[in-house]
Formats: sequence, structure tokens, C-alpha cells
Amino acid sequence: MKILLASSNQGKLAEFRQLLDGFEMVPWPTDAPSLPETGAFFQDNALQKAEGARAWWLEHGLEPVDGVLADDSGLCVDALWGGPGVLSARFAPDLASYRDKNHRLLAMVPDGADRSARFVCVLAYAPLQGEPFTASGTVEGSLAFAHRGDGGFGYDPIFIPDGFDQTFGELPAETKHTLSHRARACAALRERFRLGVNP
Ligand code: ITT
Repeated sequence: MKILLASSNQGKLAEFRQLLDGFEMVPWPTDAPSLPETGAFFQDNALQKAEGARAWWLEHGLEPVDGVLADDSGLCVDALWGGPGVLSARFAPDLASYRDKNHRLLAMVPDGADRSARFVCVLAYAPLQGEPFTASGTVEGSLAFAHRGDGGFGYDPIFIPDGFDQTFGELPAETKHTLSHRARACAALRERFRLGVNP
């Protein structure tokens, strides 16, 4: 089964290569348009990206694929009323590096506040013909007090999953892949495929 991965995020793509091994994966071409995400919820955006990518691929795609997979995800911090959440990719656009963005995010959390947070991932799969569907995953945890570790990507160095003392930036990728939001969403997606709901 051949899946087009409709994402320009290199961190996500590296994870999908491991989490979805066994599937043939086609990366979103670097010269393809970026996919709009204008919804208020992860699910809306994941479906918007998968359907947008499918429409583009049907017209411009270079090779046949069975379907298109998109991912909308983010970090939801309780002390920031769930933010940056669905706006995670657009948080602090004036800062270039995630080290600086993470520093700013941590500075926004008041001293003594509840540091609970979670990563959320919603995958949308659109078969080339037929109805798209979604699969989601969440990992609960808390915010570190500083950026720690250089592994992973994005907000990984400030997120400590429940049951661990280290951040996702410090834990080995193999550990992240046993419990992350994306790993759980991929497991749910595989289950949908196994049940034969689609394709
Ligand atoms: P695509 O839309 O092209 O897939 P994007 O980066 O714009 O790429 P999102 O809109 O879903 O994707 O933004 C998700 C952001 O949330 C992402 O840019 C990271 O900053 C963050 N994020 C999501 N999953 C993460 C993870 O596993 N570890 C660290 N940060 C993550």
C-alpha cells in the first residue's frame, strides 16, 4: 500500500518513516504548494490538509498512490488555556529557532501554575476515491522548567511525558515512539486499515 505523506514538517516525516514501517511512503514534493489549515480544531485541519493534498495530487501527482495522509498536531498547555494547541506551528513567528520559541512559551507560564500539558495528534487519511477518516492520539505530561535535550523536534525539549523525568528531547526516539501522540494515532490508523474500513 502506497501512501502520500502530505506534510512539509521534516520532524513528522522522520517519525512516520519509523511509525508506519511496512507502508510504502511518498513524501510531499518540496515544490508542491503548502497546504492551508484554517480550522479551529485539529480534526478540521487534518481533514483540510488531506483533502487539499488529494485534490492537488489527482491533478499533478507524478505516481499513483492509494491514499493521502495528513497530520495536524500540537502542544496544549493547561496554564495557557490549551494553547498554543492548534496554533502550535504558528506560535512566536518572530522567533526562528525552537529553542527561542520554547523559552518564550515557558516564560508565559506563571510561577506556581499547573504545568500539565499534552501533545495531540490527529491523522486524516483520504483514499484516492472515497470518504476520508481520522485517527487520533494523545500523550499526557507536564512542562519542564527549561529547554532540555536536543532530540526530536519542535516542543519535544520542554515536554516531560507522565511516568518519566526526562523530556522528549532527552529520551531516545524509540521511547517516544512507544507512547507519543503520533505513535498512538498511527496505531489507531493501522487498526482502521486492519479492520478493512479503508481502503
Ligand atoms: P504540516 O502541516 O506540513 O504537516 P506543520 O509543522 O505546519 O507541518 P502542524 O500545523 O500540525 O504541522 O503543526 C504542529 C506543530 O506542533 C509542529 O510544527 C510542532 O511545532 C508541534 N509538534 C507536533 N508534534 C510534535 C512532536 O511530536 N514533537 C514536538 N513538537 C510537535
